[in-house]
Amino acid sequence: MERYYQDSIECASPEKIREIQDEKLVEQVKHVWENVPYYRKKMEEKGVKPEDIKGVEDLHKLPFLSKYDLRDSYPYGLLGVPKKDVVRIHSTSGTTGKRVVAYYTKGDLDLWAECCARAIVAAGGSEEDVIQVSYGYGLFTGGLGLHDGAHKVGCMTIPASSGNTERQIMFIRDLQATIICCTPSYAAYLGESMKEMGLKPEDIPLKAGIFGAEAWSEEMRHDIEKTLGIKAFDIYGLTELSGPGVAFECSEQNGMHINEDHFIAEIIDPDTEEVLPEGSQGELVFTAIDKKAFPMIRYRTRDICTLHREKCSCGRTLIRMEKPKGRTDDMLIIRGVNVFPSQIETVLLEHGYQANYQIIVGRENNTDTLDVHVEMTPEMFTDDITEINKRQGDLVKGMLSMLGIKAKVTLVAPKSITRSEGKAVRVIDNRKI
Ligand code: DLL
Repeated sequence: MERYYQDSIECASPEKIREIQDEKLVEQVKHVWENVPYYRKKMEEKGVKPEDIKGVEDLHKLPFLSKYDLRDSYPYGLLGVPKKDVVRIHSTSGTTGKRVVAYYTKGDLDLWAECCARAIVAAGGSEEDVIQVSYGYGLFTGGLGLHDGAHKVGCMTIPASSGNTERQIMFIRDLQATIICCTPSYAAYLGESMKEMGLKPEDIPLKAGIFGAEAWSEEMRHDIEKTLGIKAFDIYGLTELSGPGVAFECSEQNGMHINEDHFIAEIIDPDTEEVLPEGSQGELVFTAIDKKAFPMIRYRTRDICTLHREKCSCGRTLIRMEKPKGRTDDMLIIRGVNVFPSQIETVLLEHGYQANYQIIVGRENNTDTLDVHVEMTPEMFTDDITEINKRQGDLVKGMLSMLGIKAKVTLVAPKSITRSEGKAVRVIDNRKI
């Protein structure tokens, strides 16, 4: 039977959720107008005043915030409370420019923990469970986010953090961990390492995994579920909005429920910024309606996604987001064609490979080149050149029909592509150099 952390919200009528959102949004806009001069200026430039916002129907009048605003206002320009009320910060890795630093009051941490607690209970967690948190602890939000959520649920929490794979497996076995939280690529690596150690799924007590922080396909879910002998749940979030737990999957595994009493979601056309009707694919935009220290209004996530309002058979009424298809800034334009790494991954998994690959983009004689290095699994490893050529040819064909362009595929030996303990690095774009 489905269990909920907070059924009064998770299963509330859409009217009740709307009432909560209306009330909190009006409050939040006032809060920002009074305390965040950077956003107030943006509102003034657009000619909007707090009294123009009477509820969610007026959300479209408000200006967007983007990563550029975060960079412009770094470090304290978007802070919504006096510094003395901030009790923690988190930060992104900053690989694509300046780091994003997000701030939290005690209340903000509490509502974030509540979001993660809902995700853990939806994955079958209760105080009977031992939960191993193998997301990185520290500036990354994964570790501490799930950790605080696990405390709320009352699980025995193992703050393993990422890395040291043998020790991870030892803890899972010795302490009888039933739930593991980490990136899907690390979960796949744990499965691979278990196999190498001669362990079968039935040798470990895990029953569920809560995986997110990067895009992963349905095929990868099936692989992880099989190798670890668990049910794998997706979880979504971003540092700007608190961290993991903005949305979470239930036992239906059919989209992630957005915690709508804290976040209002919209889908926009990334080029025109026009709000699109429900069911359309576009860029996901979130308004955090009760987070006070770092109050994001209409924040453009750059994640490409679709929303669905139909009732879910788990009983939750919270709107669902599909697995993000990728990010607008992940999209590679190769010889004029839009290519997402997730499409390449789908082809590989359909052909029996695992998600151990690297995409290398370059330019020769003014033409883009697309090279995909793919690891053979230990079972399919061979040095028979004819066989390797045939398999490479099959992948080239598969990619041509998925992407519409020809890639060069090279099969490489098992374990020759570096594993990641956090988010996997899939693309090397040498055109930028
Ligand atoms: O990745 C927060 C998180 C930690 C989520 C642990 C889930 C689990 P950032 O480092 O700020 O925060 O990266 C946010 O990661 O905009 C998406 O592009 C991507 N992302 C996060 N979760 C998912 C997911 C954390 N379930 C960015 N599926 C987001 C696909 C995801 N992409």
